[in-house]
Amino acid sequence: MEKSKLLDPFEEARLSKGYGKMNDQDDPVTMILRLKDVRKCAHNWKAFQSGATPGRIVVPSEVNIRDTRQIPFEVDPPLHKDYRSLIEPWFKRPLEKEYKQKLTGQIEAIVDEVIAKKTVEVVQDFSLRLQSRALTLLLNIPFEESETWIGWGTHVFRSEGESLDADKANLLYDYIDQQIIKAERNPGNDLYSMLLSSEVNGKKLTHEEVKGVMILTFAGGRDTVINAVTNSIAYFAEHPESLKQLRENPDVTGKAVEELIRYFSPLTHMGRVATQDTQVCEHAIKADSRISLCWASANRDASVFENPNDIVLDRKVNPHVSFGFGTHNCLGATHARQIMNILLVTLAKKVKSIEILDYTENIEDLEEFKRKVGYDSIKVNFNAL
Ligand code: HEM
Ligand code: EMZ
Repeated sequence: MEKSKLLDPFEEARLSKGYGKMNDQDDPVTMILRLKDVRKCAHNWKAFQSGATPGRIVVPSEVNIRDTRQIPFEVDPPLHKDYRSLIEPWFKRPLEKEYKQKLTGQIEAIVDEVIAKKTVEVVQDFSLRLQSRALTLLLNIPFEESETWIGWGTHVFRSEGESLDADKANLLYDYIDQQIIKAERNPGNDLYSMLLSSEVNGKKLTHEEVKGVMILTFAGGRDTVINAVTNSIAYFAEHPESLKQLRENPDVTGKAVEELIRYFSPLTHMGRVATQDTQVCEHAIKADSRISLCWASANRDASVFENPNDIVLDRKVNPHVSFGFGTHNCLGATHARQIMNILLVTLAKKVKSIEILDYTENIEDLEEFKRKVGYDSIKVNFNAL
């Protein structure tokens, strides 16, 4: 089998029942598996809330490692919109010409670096560094700050062998506290300062609210982007003809980005808490119990996607939900899409072929389901064009 494949572990349960079950720290989750149901539940924020105890909608639950509410992720309408409309314009900055130019400079530089080095461990030497450097643009802070973040590893709440790592999380919280205090004393043009000077419903954002936005910005866009980038490298290693296709027909790039993100589904699922007794797929859901919206399963739903398990680079109809759906759809999607777009253009321009030498897969354990989300490490050779 191709090493770059990400198999769909949900198919049978999706077809037969439409849901799956997993336990998580004695707070079970009913996973919603069909695209139509995922969309319906995501839309129905009154029955399936995000604003539960902070950390509870994440699987694995983070209630034991944080108290800070992530904003706007763990807030429901109507307040959600007040926060979201404040933050949204900032997260659209990746569309600006200057932002795109700087990001292109960063990505070309790191691709040149790995070509010169030739043999590279992609997760640490490429994806983590690319993600951290690019984040300095989103926060609008000096490039050098990325060195600190690179030292944190691929996930800010998890570490190798530990699905929840309180010590690591505390490092992030302390760091963000310090950065907020610094921005209070010495405001600049960065995201911290923008948030500190903003009001929601006539009130200045508090330290805790700013912290809630920043934790989400660091956590939400980290392993997701790293997996998208790493999986892309593995895919192109086994599909040099796709690199050629992008080189000869750059118009396909936008579609290719969407297709890779559909196929990789870097965020497997996200939870909600039921506010009332209800039903999904004729299955009873009790008030105060959890469901999850399984984006990764929905993206392989054969009733919506033709040949869902193939990467069709120029797929025409692609209503994937990798970035979520409805109210909480991903604010970082503009940034993530720009990264992927520029990465594909740069690889097509500079790389002739990639060989996979050695790898360890990253398998997410969802009890009944085991899902490959990417790699813990993958060593490759880059060959210049
Ligand atoms: C929300 C996926 C990158 C920030 C979401 C949601 C998904 C998602 C599925 C919806 C969660 C829900 O409905 O509960 C992804 C994927 C990414 C990515 C697949 C990369 C390929 C990023 C980046 C950032 C980011 C780079 C910022 C640095 C956010 C925020 C929200 C969010 C702030 C919450 C929006 C809201 O509640 O209104 N993301 N994300 N994401 N994401 Fe991303
Ligand atoms: C949370 C989540 C956000 C969570 C949209 O997703 O990403 C996860 O990686 C984090 O662990 O805390 O930020």
